[in-house]
Amino acid sequence: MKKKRTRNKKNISVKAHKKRKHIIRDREKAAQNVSPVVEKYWFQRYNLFSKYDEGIKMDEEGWYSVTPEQIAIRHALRCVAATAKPNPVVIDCFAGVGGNAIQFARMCCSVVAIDIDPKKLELAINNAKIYGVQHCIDFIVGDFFQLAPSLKGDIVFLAPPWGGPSYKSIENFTLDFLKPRDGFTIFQFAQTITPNIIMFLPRNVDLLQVEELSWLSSPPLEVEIEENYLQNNVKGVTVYFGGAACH
Ligand code: MGP
Ligand code: SAH
Repeated sequence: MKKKRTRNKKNISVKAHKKRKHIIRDREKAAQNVSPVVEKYWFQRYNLFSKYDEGIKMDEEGWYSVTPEQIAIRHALRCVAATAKPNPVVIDCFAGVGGNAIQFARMCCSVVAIDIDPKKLELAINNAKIYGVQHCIDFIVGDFFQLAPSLKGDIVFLAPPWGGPSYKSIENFTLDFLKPRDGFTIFQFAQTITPNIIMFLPRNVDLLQVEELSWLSSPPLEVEIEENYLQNNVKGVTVYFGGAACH
């Protein structure tokens, strides 16, 4: 009889603990205006920014678009490896809330971070300060396609909008689905700056079409494709062109 009561007490306390955890989580979510679209990404917040609790700020598009930190670190390491320079200039043409730009800067790159949305760059500046790298990044509010002719850099990094979280419902994601212009156009603008280009694309992207991008140059650019995993889930595909590809 005594034993039974102890077990019941334990069950009650486990249930109460779980309930308390839910209440705290719900309060945290409400305090940070976590909408139903954002919720799934909010649960992954420490994968997106390990310093999330130090004051990282996001908006809805930022939540579903930011490159997870470990993948952004991988991109930055590859930029450094691709150039023999100690401080290569990386142009992050669609910088968002700064997921990639911050990791480029942490790896000693000089970064030009462009975004058409001034609110995004305000958030990116806040986030870069948290990582202590805001002084290594030039933030430019503007349209990449208008700015491209005046840009100079060693590597161009392209993580354009994929059309929101519904990109997954497309079976074969052709480059026409990229925003705000199709992938061929985006790539051609990047090529006017340098042939060393890195693109972060959806996992369902049409890989044959991606290879065709390298044929826009004569002779064709080197191309290397990698899948990016996080905790055994594929999150996206990175394509390295020209000097950014492994030779
Ligand atoms: P996801 O596929 O929407 O989430 O985004 P998840 O958790 O992998 O989905 P699941 O339900 O299939 O498990 C995965 C990652 O893709 C995000 O963390 C972003 O890094 C990237 N990503 C997603 N979107 C919609 C965009 C986008 O529009 N632009 C860019 N540049 N990256 C995106
Ligand atoms: N890699 C980023 C996420 C990029 S999301 C990160 O890790 O945080 C894509 C971004 O492209 C969005 O913030 C959007 O505002 C921006 N964008 C859309 N059209 C643009 C344009 N024409 N020029 C520059 N930025 C643009």
